[in-house]
Amino acid sequence: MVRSKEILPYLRNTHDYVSGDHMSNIMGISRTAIWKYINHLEQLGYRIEKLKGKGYRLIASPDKLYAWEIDQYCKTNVIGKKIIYKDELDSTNALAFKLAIGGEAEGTCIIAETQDSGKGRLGRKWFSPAGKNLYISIVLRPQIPPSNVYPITFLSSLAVYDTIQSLTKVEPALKWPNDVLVNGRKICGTLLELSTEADMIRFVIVGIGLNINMEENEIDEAIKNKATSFLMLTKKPFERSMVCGILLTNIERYYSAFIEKGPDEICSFWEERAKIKGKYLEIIQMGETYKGISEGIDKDGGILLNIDGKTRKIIAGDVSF
Ligand code: BT5
Repeated sequence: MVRSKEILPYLRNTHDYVSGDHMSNIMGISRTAIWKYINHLEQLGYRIEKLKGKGYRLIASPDKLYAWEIDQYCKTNVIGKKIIYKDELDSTNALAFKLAIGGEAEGTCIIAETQDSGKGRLGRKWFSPAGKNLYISIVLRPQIPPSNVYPITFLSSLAVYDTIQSLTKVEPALKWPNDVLVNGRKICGTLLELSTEADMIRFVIVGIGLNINMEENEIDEAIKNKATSFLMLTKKPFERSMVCGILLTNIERYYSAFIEKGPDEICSFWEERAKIKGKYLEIIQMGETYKGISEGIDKDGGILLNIDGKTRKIIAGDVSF
């Protein structure tokens, strides 16, 4: 039934009825096949009006992250050209990692409507209510040394930043190393997982959790008052496939710049947007708290902290301003 999605453009291009005859002629298939595809689309959640003698009319599309829905908004050459969609997964990163070991190509995305073991960094959990947000993992195969890989987190956050700003008109904040916040609440997090070989990267999985239509009363108790979403910011729901398509387009733009020019530009751009230089920060790294004035970001993604006149680089941790 893969072809059922091929009749969608005919239905989408008009508000009028499209006859089964017309579609069967253009597609070179029988009217019975068209009828079967229409039924399949209905099973997928599309609302289609059928009128004898006139044909079919698309009334509404479901709010699902189907590949062909995202494709309408995705202006990319590599990222998102193949999307694997699942109703439910333990973690999109876990499946992406497994597929990448098996040779899955650069750019493939795994999307799930919900995750029952969504992963954050350092063994933390990502709260993933069904049908509300975006949980996506992208397979990348950059030909770079492992020491240059971390800025991929920054380019992911920058792409999210642009997506939020263009769609909601609010200005997000970037928090080292991987958070995107609005009004002090987290709206997105990125988790990088990589497989390396000698001095080269085999693949990187970029996992992004972006809150879109989650409502205040649906937020897990553990992150109440700490999380936000597009809907909570603007009081209106967003078409998730559109948000996803725009995000992937932004990611490919930054990723191409990263591959062509190396990590420096992405790091400086992130540093500028995060307004991090000269800020007093407290960073917790493996149970230890470091306090100092930020001197900016190193090109391996570490943060440079001036502690009592001495510069110290912190590689992994969590910032509290
Ligand atoms: C992250 O970790 O922010 C990375 C999150 C990545 C999630 C995506 S979803 C698709 C892909 N597949 C996966 O399995 N994972 C990735 P970290 O910086 O450790 O932040 C985790 C913390 O954020 C948690 O301990 C909570 O405090 C908070 N949190 C959890 N779920 C949240 C949500 N939906 N919105 C906002 N904050 C949340």
